[in-house]
Amino acid sequence: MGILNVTPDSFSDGGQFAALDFAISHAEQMIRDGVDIIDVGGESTRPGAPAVPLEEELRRVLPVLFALRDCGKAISVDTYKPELMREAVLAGVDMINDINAFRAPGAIEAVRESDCALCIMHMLDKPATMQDKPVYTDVVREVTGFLHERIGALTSAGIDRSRLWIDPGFGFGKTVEHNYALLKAGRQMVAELGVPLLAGLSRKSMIGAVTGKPVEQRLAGSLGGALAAVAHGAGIVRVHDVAETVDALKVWQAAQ
Ligand code: 9MG
Repeated sequence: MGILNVTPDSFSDGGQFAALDFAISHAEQMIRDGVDIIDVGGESTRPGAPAVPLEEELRRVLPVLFALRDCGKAISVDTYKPELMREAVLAGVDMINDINAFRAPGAIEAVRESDCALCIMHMLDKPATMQDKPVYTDVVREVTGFLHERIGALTSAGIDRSRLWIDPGFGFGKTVEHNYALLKAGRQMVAELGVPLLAGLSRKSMIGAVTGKPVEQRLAGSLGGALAAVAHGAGIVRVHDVAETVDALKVWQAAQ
């Protein structure tokens, strides 16, 4: 899964059309690089990032979805807003990636009648404050329990389990130790919950904490993280550097 951010900090400031052009050429490059799924997001989820009003998120994301819908690759939308979920479903997207695990009022109803895949991610608190001293007694048990509850909420609303993906939410209200405990518990979570695993570690602080590298020098560390996630049971890895990750995974697979 390649990350396609459509946020003002992700393109040089040339207005709305330049932003769309930039997003499309980035997506085309990811396709040439071997991406399977393009995850389009209009709001930054970095710790402390401000929330984006619905109208602005729709204005950023919808033109990209319409431009990419015949690109031949699966399209995912990274949003927690039910209104955008509804529009994305109408645009025919293949996955809704919700960092809020479909907890917003109306989120489950927005996706229930569609057949797209749904990624349920764990996040402690909300992006603005989630990294303020996260505390767990047993992080693996608590995150697994949360995902179990959300799977229950979705399936009891009539959503088929086969549509679901789980994600422990690396960096979303977790210390470095919490993140690595969750990474190592991937197969256990898949076995317990019976739902496949999506992992997003690319360029995150858990990579920087181990390598000592700033965000712009985390490519090699992120490749190590992607392979580790697959080794621990991930079926999808969400990454910035598609070409390099595809090569690393090809070699990994050849060696299996
Ligand atoms: C949007 N977003 C940012 N980080 C993410 C992660 O780790 N997983 C998922 N599913 N989405 C993410």
